[in-house]
Amino acid sequence: MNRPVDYSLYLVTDRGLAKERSILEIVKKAVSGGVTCVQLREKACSTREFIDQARALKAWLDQKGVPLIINDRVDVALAVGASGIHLGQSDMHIRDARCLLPEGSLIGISAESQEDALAAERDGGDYIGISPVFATPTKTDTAPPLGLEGVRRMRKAIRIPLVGIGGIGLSNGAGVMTAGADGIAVVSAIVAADDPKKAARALKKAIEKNGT
Ligand code: TZP
Ligand code: MG
Repeated sequence: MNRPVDYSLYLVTDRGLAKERSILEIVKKAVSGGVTCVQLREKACSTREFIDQARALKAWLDQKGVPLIINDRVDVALAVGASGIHLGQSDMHIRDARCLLPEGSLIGISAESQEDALAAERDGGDYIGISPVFATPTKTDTAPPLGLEGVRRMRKAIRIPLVGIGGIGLSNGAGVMTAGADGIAVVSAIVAADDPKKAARALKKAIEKNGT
């Protein structure tokens, strides 16, 4: 049996918010501040650059025992031996990704509705990223925010781990956990922070206070 994954403080990268710093540098700081899981999300770089970046992150994250999840690209996950993949509703289907990836790979699915979350659970997803919990300028092509009530509703319907994403930061992260999420996924709250280590540490403390 694989060790259960700690999704509690889940970092999703975004080059556009990194302010001249490298993703590797931000990830290193964030993990030393308490990030438990990292998703490399690259929307605009070449495949080769994506793989180089993923490989560098993996080499460092492996030493820390922190899983690396690749957004969208099953080929990139395979090339670097990542811990898993995160797929949206129009990306590769879970079934197909399972066929391609090694046994034990994590598959996370984005869901904006309870219907999509139930389908992801039924199809064998390992966790679900429910979004957007709150409105966010980081991603605007989203459904209306779920709010905390939406997180509670999802929790009642879904048994696999739920990670809330969208507009989550220091002021509202603990509430998302109290509403039933197993973790909070953040982009700007850490990637755009002047001090990503301090930002991660503060978020960690806020959600731990919550008893999780
Ligand atoms: N998926 C749903 S909302 C979102 C993604 C990638 C962006 C979340 O960004 P932030 O800055 O944490 O609100
Ligand atoms: Mg996607």
